[in-house]
Amino acid sequence: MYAQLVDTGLSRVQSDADLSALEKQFQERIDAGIRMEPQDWMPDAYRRTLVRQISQHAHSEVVGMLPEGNWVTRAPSLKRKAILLAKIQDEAGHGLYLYSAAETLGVEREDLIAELHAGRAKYSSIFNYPTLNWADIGMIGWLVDGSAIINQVPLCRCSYGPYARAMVRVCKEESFHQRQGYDLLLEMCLNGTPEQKAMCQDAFNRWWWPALMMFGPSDGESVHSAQSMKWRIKLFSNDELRQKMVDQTVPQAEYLGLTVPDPDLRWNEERGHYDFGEIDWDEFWAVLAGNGPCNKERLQTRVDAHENGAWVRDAFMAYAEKQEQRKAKQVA
Ligand code: BYC
Repeated sequence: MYAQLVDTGLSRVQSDADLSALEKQFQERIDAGIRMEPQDWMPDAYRRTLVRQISQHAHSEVVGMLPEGNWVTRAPSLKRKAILLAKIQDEAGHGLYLYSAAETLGVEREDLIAELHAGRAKYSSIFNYPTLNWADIGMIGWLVDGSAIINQVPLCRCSYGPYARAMVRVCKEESFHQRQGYDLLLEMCLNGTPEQKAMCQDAFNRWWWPALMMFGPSDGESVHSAQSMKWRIKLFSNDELRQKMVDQTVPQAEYLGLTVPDPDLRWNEERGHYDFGEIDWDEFWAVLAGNGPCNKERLQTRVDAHENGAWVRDAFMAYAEKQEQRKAKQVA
């Protein structure tokens, strides 16, 4: 089932001549801004694209708990520990909303998770980088959740109802996540010691470029964007959103007194945007191919967690079965 429903091949934009009558009606509804619901007719390729994107997104939320999870026991105060725990729990919740949204398209959550654990499903490249010091936790909130918000706010208006609705709550929570990251960095950069400020600059140097990579390959290399934009699954291109992230984040870095690690960064008066340097796309594709600094560790940790949690799932199932038997007896 999963293999049939996940689009792994290159997509191409369908011309009007390619479309059947049903597909034409579907496209007209999309163009009119009508949202699709699970019971509505939809082209197989639209369904497959959604399953691919939503399941990758769900996996990203779940794997995304790991880099921050490393710091729960090392948070510098009870307050920071409580905040970090709450944030990580939110990410688990996001994974659950998203797996549920994917299930409305006819796939099973177990199958999606099995694909992740087999190393066949993607999740966001950003979570294959290590968290080496406490400032990294601030960077994840500020840059990673910050990028996630820029990418996900438009998804609240995407054409598939369950995905769009899940995104509304996710975005509200991501907004709190970004603020906690920035607040942590404000404390370290403006009120901290010179060593703490240096720790923030070191973390910034390591997270800036991977955060820009989160938006995906440049528009010329993005295989899915054109069709996804026609279907209003994506409302903006990868490069448009990346530019928004740079424009929004540079003044925030200046306020913290941090230097953006990009010698080519400069304000372009004519464009009304920052120009920025070339992303190391070889690094991006290497991370996607499984060769980032932490890919193997992240996947192994997820597989171990799943296997070690088998008894919890078994216990829930046994309890549910008992309840069913009890109910059946009462009815009889
Ligand atoms: N990492 O044609 P393209 C979070 C893949 S969670 C890995 O542009 P598309 C958070 C792409 O899948 C953040 N893979 O694709 C959580 C495709 O491969 P396949 C996750 C990437 O789908 C916890 C190929 O490259 N957010 O923020 O049109 C704590 C070609 O790309 C990446 C979402 O998932 C990448 N960075 O656009 C804190 C948002 N980029 O599938 C924070 C929803 C590209 O053909 N997803 N690829 O094998 C999207 O908006 C889109 O799927 C993307 C990619 C913009 C990511």
